[in-house]
Amino acid sequence: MSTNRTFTMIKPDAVENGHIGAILEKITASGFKIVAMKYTQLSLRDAQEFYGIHRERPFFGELVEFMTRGPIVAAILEKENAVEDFRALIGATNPAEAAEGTIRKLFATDIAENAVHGSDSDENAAIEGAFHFSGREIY
Ligand code: DGI
Repeated sequence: MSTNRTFTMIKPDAVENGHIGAILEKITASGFKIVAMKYTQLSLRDAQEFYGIHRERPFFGELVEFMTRGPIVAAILEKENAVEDFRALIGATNPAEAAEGTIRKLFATDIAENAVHGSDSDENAAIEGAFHFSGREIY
């Protein structure tokens, strides 16, 4: 995956709360092009692998339980400077600290259920995109 791409998930809380449309609207209005997208649900094993870096953190169990409790939207997004610009668009991990107008400020519940994921580096964007999509699912 080239470095002008990032990976996102609309998390189970935002799906449950009916925010898929509004979040996708904000993403595309901010200049991101959707190059891959699917509606899916993470298995326990998927979530443990995806968030493997947090395995030792005290909230790991809670995180895995949350991320598997319902469907998500997974997508690969394309834009110049995609990773950094998307992190700015979603805002801080804790919505209480997120800037006005950011997706987490608008749609997140709390630090645990924070509406969206955004890759934190080009390397992770490539790994995370490949975790969810095969080459022929990316357009
Ligand atoms: O890259 P981010 O998603 O902004 O944040 P991160 O990589 O530090 O953490 C990954 C996810 O783990 C985050 O989106 C929500 C969850 N998380 C982070 N800190 C906490 C947390 N969940 C709980 N329950 N408590 C936390 O302190």
